[in-house]
Amino acid sequence: MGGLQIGEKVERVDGRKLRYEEFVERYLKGNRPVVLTGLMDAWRACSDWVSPDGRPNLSFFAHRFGKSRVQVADCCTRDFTDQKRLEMSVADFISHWLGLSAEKCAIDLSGSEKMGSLLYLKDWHFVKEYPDYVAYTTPPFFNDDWLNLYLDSHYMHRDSDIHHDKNEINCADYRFVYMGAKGTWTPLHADVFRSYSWSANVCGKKQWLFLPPSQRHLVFDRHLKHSVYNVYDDVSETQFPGFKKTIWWECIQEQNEIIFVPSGWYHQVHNLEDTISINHNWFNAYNLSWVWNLLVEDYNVAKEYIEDIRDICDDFESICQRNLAANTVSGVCKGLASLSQCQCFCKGFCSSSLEKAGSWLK
Ligand SMILES: O=C(O)CCC(=O)C(=O)O
Ligand SMILES: [Fe+2]
Repeated sequence: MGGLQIGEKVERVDGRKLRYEEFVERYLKGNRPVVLTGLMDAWRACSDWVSPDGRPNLSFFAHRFGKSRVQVADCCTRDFTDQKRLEMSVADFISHWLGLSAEKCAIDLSGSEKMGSLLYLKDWHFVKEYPDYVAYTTPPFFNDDWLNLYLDSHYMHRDSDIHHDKNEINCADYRFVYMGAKGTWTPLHADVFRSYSWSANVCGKKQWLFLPPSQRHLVFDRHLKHSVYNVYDDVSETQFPGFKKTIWWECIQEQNEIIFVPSGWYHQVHNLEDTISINHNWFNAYNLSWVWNLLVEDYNVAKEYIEDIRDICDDFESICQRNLAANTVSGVCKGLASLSQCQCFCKGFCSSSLEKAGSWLK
């Protein structure tokens, strides 16, 4: 596949034999990816969501959760830095998936190219929506999670301009289910807020390509504004002069394996089979500096952007905060449904963390 240089393979460790202290030392503090095995045996998701033949049990989803409204990415259509997103019911998503399989078989037999869209259900807040259906328990390695802890206990306003009790909703979280047919994929990115993520394959197989943060500059254009979208594209050397020098880490993640994604590592992910996965974004003391640095960087960009109108602004600082909220979160926002939710979340999160962290980082 392509002309990518693969330098290293991601380590694989039996999670049942790994002590928490070792995990912290080697992977959280070391900020290195790892695949953990043996941690999903008791998960309800691994029996309910998987058919006896090992493939996704789509009819179970359609019957049990068919009415849920979810975000779906059209993997064939780019929309700026991401794939085009649609909203639909789980039932409609599954009909599309089943239709696609039938169509693909017919097309494969005739030997012609596959047409149409390839849909990937992403960022489904499954735990939030079905708290009583305990699909899995978060492995202890990932439990020190300040992001979801914060969001579970905070409320925000639906409409940022109306501050009224009834206008409040519980914050969305960063706990997701992903489902997609073979061929669905996620473009190159680093995670929201430069958080860590972990991702568990309930069924199927994923290919992960990772780029260590020390090589991050190589996937950016000369103005350090845009990064490469798809590493398998014919990436323009004029636009991305460093790209040819990149050396990637690769991992094929099998069913029942959990991958730990460190902070600030760019990654691109391909479903090599029909796949269902569960993933969380999270941060804690070991990667808070990544989150903090990104916020400060983005704050400075937001400020710089409106510096020339500073004199005519009544409240320059609050406009900066609003722009920071809109830019840092909405562009990469996986957890929040609208810009006003993003702003409310970010106002709370940014100002409290900037204040608290600011005082001890000084
Ligand atoms: O599974 C995918 O398609 C993407 C997952 C991802 O980017 C992550 O867990 O950080
Ligand atoms: Fe990611």
